[in-house]
Amino acid sequence: MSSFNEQAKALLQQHEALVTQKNKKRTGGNGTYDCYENPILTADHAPIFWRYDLNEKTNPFLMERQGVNAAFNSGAIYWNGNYVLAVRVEGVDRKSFFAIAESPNGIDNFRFWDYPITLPETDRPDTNVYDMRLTAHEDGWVYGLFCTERKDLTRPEDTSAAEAQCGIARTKDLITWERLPDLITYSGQQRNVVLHPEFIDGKYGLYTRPQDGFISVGGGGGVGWGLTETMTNAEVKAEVIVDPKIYHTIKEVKNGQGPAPIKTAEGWLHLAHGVRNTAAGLRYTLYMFMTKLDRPWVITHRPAGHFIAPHGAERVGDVSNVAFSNGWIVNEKNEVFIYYASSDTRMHVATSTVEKLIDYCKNTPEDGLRSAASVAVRNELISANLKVLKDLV
Ligand code: M1P
Repeated sequence: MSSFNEQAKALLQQHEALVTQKNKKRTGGNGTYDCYENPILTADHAPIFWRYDLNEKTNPFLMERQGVNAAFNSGAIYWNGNYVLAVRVEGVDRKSFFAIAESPNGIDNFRFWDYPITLPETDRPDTNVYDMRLTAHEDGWVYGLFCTERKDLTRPEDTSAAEAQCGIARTKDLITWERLPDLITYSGQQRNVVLHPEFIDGKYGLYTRPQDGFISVGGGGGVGWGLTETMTNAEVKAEVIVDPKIYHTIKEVKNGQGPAPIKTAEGWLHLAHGVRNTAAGLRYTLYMFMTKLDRPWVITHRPAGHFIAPHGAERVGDVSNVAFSNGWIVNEKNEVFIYYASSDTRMHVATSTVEKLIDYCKNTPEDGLRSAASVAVRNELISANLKVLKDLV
């Protein structure tokens, strides 16, 4: 039987090997982005000293005292040349919290900072916080907008009844966070609220997702848009739906803005998630669209269908069949690092470029909303290809 110290050392070594594992591009990409063999973050990436009591006197059996269940839905920011994620870490107690993980290259070697984010509470404490979107706003602050979940006090008898709203915090160093009052809107609940990085006529622009219930968006839904005069008492008085949910599409049941959009010379690139129902439950995939530079709420290009769907082992997890993204990074070389979570369990990266994503948005046909329309547009591709195919072989 090895000593306590030997066992602890072995744990630390295994963890170090996991964190420093190199990631490789998966072969056989689709031309739009590359995927990678390993997840970039899992529950096992949480530091050993977050989970184990490493004192032999108080933990003679070297038990994991505070397990971590998952590391997923992460906000992202390019920070001093490094790739930084505000990860949703979920303990085995089902409570999520935010923790910063940093990598020098964006595709592997993500390492958590020593402490999770200490997020101040408001007068109405959050039961759970999750899915932070980071926005480096032109006002000089980095904002973190996230979902704050609390018990729905109007239904005390229902122990699942919850209320989702948009919590807001801001920071200059990603270490100390100032909590601001929650966003006020005139919709029942809110999730997937994202701050636009630039002022719009001197106001702050917010992508919203109004919903009637906690899970079901009901009569609400769609990606909404609204303005607030200030972030210190944020209030959206008028909310308009700019990207609605649509029957028989990948966003039939609900959808939501992913991270803050990326500014390009040709318009804003957006990443979002769409949800449809199936006999096996909800299926979440990612899709893209582009909006006007001067009016980021006006859509100019809507490629049909999903952009990223859960693939292979990504399809299984705590909430299976889910791809979800609330973070991406563009670096000085216009390379784009798309951070997505699979099945509410782990984090992955896909890489592309601004140029490729614009091409994808501009040249992927829109959804014709009928099988016949899909066949017609595919036939155009086939006949054009049949003319050039003979020169290729
Ligand atoms: O379980 C899938 C996702 O469900 C919610 O997203 P939405 O509000 O669009 O349904 C969120 O709880 C999200 O965290 C989760 O990944």
